[in-house]
Amino acid sequence: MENQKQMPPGQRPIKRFIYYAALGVPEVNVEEYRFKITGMVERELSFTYQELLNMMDMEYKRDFHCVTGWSVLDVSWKGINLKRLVERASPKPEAKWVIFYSLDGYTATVPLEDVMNEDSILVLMMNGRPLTKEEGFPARPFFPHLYGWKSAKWVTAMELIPEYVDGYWEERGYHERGNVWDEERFKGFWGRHSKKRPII
Ligand SMILES: Nc1nc2c(c(=O)[nH]1)N[C@H]1C(S)=C(S)[C@@H](COP(=O)(O)O)O[C@H]1N2
Ligand SMILES: [Mo]
Repeated sequence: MENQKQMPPGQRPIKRFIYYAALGVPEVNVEEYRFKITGMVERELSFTYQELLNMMDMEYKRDFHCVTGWSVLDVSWKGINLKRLVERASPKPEAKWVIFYSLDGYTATVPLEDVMNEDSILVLMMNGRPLTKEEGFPARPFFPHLYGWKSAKWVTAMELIPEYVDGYWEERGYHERGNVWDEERFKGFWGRHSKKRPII
């Protein structure tokens, strides 16, 4: 039993990641690449890839959970602690949500509270080497307690905003927050533990 860890409800472990690119794998020019923090902050920030590499301050092993039911266990992640990164920009008190934007046009929305979780990371390296093209090089955020669709590959910006807006999968019915332990897969009635059941 000692090798068995607790799995989130409805998930099963698989050996390798299944790569997704709903909008295709974009071309990345690492010289032109910037990662920006914008929106409701006192200081908007912009970083080159080299600057991001120099700021790496965090490495851990965590499981990855896709909402379709597969999980990859004990992945090694390395990058920048998102809480410390966002604090450099000084979020305004009105900021409540974050939209992540990717090079391919993909977006994902995450509550600022979850971005500021101690375990949230802007990933530059996986399993001891830089992200590959399929894995989202140069960077992707990762939230161990949220489903994988919140981990926007090829990420170029995060914008702090006051009100919730849909990202790519949220617009297609997936949950605003997406907590794996609460099984927040879908919005509204279909969210298993949703408190927002329609009155009919
Ligand atoms: N830009 C972009 N990011 C994305 C996706 C995508 O299609 N495009 N798919 C998401 C989903 S649903 C999951 S489960 C993970 C999968 O990560 P992987 O492709 O590295 O396995 O990436 C997420 N980030
Ligand atoms: Mo996913």
